[in-house]
Amino acid sequence: MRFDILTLFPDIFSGYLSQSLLKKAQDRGLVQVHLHNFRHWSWDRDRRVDDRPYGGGPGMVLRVEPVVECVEDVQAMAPEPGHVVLLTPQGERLTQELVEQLASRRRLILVCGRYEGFDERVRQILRPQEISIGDYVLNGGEVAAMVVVDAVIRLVPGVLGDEDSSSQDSFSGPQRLLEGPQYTRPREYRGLRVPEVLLSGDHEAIRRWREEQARKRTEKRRPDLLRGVDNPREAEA
Ligand code: 6GU
Repeated sequence: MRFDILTLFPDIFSGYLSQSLLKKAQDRGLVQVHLHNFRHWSWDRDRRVDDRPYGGGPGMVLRVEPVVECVEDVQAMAPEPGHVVLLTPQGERLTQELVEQLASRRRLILVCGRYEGFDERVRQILRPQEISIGDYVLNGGEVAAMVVVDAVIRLVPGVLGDEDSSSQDSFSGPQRLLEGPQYTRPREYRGLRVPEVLLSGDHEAIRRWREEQARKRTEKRRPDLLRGVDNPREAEA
């Protein structure tokens, strides 16, 4: 799977990209990540990528030309067309279901915003999918793009060893429950014992216990998930 990330701050990604799981996935040729600084697609003398908003108001707006032309040139860098994603707080909220849809693509082009946002014509021309990682405001789309890459590569076949298969994760599986409690050695610590069933060797009993624990934990912490509603505020209303 190939990611192209368009950003004014490519250095933000270097530590993350060289880190273990993603590093291994890249070394093994399962994932490719290419960074592009769209400042290089700015024509003007001082390479400005932002400007003051028409109509006045605070902040700066990302200009249409460098963003659109960078996406067009980056599209031409690989044969398969990339699915264009704009990271913005105005986007559709990222869920595991959306992560699964993104992971089914062979190539994603992630466009990171900064400042007060993009010139609206970026949307009109590129028709991107717009994604937000939650209802709070970040200084830019870079951290959100890393969240997308991190969540998506877990689902790329071969990236995780099968001993830590993503099908066991919270939000995965048909029911999309939270994961229940886990234990490892020692059997007892400060008087707290590992539940007997986990030591029983009875795989069917263990499976049932885990399912029940997952359901209880989800009921207590995220009842909205059980109602099949992924917006907690909608669920309360
Ligand atoms: Cl994708 N960008 C920004 N700037 N803020 C956000 C976000 C994205 N998702 C949640 N908040």
